[in-house]
Amino acid sequence: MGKRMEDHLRFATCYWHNFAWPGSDPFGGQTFDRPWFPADSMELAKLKADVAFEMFTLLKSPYYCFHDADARPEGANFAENTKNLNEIVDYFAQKQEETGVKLLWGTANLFSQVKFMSGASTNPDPDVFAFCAATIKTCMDATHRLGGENYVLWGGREGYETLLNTDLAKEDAQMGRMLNLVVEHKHKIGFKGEILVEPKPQEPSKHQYDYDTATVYGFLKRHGLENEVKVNIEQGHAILAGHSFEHEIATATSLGILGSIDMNRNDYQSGWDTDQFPNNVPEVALAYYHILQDGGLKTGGTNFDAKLRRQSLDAEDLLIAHIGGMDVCARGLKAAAAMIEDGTLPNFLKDRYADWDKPVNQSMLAGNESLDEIAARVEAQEINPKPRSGKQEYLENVVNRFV
Ligand code: GLO
Ligand code: NI
Ligand code: NI
Ligand code: NI
Repeated sequence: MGKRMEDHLRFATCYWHNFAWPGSDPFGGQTFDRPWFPADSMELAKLKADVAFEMFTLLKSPYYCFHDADARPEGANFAENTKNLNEIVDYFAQKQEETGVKLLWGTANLFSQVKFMSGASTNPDPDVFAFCAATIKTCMDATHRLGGENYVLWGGREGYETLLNTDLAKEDAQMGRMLNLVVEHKHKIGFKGEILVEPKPQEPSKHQYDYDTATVYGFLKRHGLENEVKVNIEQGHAILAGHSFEHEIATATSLGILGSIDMNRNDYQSGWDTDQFPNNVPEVALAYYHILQDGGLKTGGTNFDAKLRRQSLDAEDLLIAHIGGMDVCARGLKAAAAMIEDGTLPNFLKDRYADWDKPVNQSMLAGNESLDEIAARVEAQEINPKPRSGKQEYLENVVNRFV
């Protein structure tokens, strides 16, 4: 693989599930007595940052990720939010300096506040669009100031509850305009990182516009952004979309838009995003296999967008959960590297694709024939398809030889 293992993993610890989530779900409140939140004063927000950076250091996590609202006290208005964000960002900068922990990506929480209940950039109220734009600007500036390597947009409320009061074309145009503004701002401030959209099919919206990688790619093409924006793929979101983690990653690499991954685990029974820590080595191995084939993660990393079970009452579990998750990723990555080093898989591609190594003009078809011409050659039996062996059973189990 050339590089060291950790250079491929680029682990990040997320701020929100560890330091801003009290163990609540739609049917019950806090289960976990963590003394450092809520951070409703600047003093507590800084205390929370102390604990967070101590945890990143204990875990030897080279990166972290955060939303504005996880980190700063909520202000009474936009100006107060910005002031609070800038103050905590100064503190983060100092903490990064002291610990060497870096920012993988920053993002804006555009889903918790009541004002976003009917969407953020897709909200029918132009004032909400403007509030959303202004908030993204401050979060991009904060990410840039902290040397963040990417900026993420997850459109949790960018979707609909019912189509009967929804204008799909209008909402698509609004979302496209917002993403264009983001890209314009990126270039204006000289942010060198990647802008990443995180697809998810539903929750909290009944239907989310950034459904999956292919849908996001169509959206980027429509708005002329396919060379400017990439994706952040989350395992749990892939499962909710009816795909696998591997499918979403391979789709992104085939389109040239894989940016980063949110590592977690939904198992195949889950109807919502359960954000478990990864525990399935073959699944993770297949994910890294496609990542390594793509040349590895560049600005992206492996962000644990994962939380403790509600029943976990012990703060020590935060460490144990991450260590277990890191082990699963390391084993998955090793298996993926072994699959590549073994070298037999490319032969299966060659077996499956006729004229795999030949340029188009030497194969049966030159690539510019009409349907009439092709049909004539097939009719003359000059072209005659023969069944080819695909060795599916071997391939479907191949990962198990390496984990
Ligand atoms: C929710 C998402 C969310 C995003 C975060 C960053 O399901 O996974 O946690 O990753 O808002 O954009
Ligand atoms: Ni996520
Ligand atoms: Ni998620
Ligand atoms: Ni999450």
